[in-house]
Amino acid sequence: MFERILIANRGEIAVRIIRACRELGIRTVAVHSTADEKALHVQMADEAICIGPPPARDSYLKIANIISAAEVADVEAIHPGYGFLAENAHFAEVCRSCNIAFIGPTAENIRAMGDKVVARQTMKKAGVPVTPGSEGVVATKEEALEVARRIGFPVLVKAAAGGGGKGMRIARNDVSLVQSFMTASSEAERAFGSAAVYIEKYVENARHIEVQIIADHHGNVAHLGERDCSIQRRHQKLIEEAPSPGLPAEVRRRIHRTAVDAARAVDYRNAGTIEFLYDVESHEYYFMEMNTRIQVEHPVTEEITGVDLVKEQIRVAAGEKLSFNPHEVRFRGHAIEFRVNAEDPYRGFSPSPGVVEFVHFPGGRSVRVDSHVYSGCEISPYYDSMIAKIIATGRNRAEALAVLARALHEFTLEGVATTAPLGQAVLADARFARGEYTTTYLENFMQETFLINRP
Ligand code: MV4
Repeated sequence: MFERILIANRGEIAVRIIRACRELGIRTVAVHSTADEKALHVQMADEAICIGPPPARDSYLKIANIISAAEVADVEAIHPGYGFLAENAHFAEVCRSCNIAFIGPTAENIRAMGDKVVARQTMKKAGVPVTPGSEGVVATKEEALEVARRIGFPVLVKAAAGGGGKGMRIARNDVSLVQSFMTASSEAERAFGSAAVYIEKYVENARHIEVQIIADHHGNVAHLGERDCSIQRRHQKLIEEAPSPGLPAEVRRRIHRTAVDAARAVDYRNAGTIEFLYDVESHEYYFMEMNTRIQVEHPVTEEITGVDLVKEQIRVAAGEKLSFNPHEVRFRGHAIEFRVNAEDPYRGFSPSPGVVEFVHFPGGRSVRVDSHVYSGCEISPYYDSMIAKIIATGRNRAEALAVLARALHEFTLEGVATTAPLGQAVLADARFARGEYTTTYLENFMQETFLINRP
């Protein structure tokens, strides 16, 4: 096992990784920008190294600075967390060439799944269902129209180098398709440096269901069940839960099997998530993309399986076998996570950086809080606005929802606006309580209920 690990991240995920390391008896090295000198991850780690000024491109994204810190601190491994360099194949390669273990998949895994067109083709070849769509990149508007005629409207234009819905456009007719094709390409060019786009049939009334995978270097691939991440706004998730409500048992078994097959098809290593779109009318599911990192919402999976995903990631990267038998994973009860962002949901989710004058996190039975925020800390405008994840568990969904509602009621934060009121409103909604929601639920709920009933 490693003796010393560097955490190339900040915020709650850096704290989460440091906690796992301490339980494993591994010494931790934090890195931080000058804006994060007083950050919790810096205080919690055994050592901390400043790697640059506040903008992420000059600090948390600066590979040379992070590798220098790793060399100076003499670590054996780097955990990238999520975001920043987590899905940067070049960074994984640099780590390998410096003899530092990258706690994540191989550079080849990251590269293969990073190009969404290649990922789609790879999965299709492996027998994984994908949405009807273009064979590969669509180069011209004429070709886009041809694909749409073949598969039928509505269609989605997606960026090949994208992911997470960035640079995605819906088109319902020829005119809007030409428009979408142009805007999606130029957006993709600006955001990812590649204008390449592809086309998929737009599946309406779908749920975003993702399956957690972890694979070691000894041929073991385990799935840890699915999460439902359909409650999102502009591709920012608000609530995630496990298991997915209302998924027929037979579909659930198949989607888990498919995810394991998909991971095996690409010789996947370490933790990863396969995203599917589940059509609630036809009960068909389709591969969307694979995320080659630990995800924000991993705690709901941990809560229903008892597996510590970050510890497993570290064990796998150190060459150990999974600590459990993939065939003996038991799923127990229900877990639901609410993301608290320092954003004002009444003002278009505008970021609300500033000083947290006071914070009190909920506690008690069945509540877990993953956060880096403390009374008096500063929420920096430079980074992600997520300030806490509140995770509730129960023997069933109704219990977990009641615990989460109680936890959000207890949660107190003064100084900056947060998304907590929106969470309370969703939990009070009868349709959400019935588990009858799809990917369009949150935007509709905002317009039809939340914003017109504002206090
Ligand atoms: C889709 C889709 C419907 N049909 N693809 C969003 C995140 C990224 N991984 C892909 N996403 C979607 N892809 C097809 N062919 C629906 C989503 C989607 C979504 C779309 C509109 C509004 C909210 C959404 C939430 C989750 C997923």
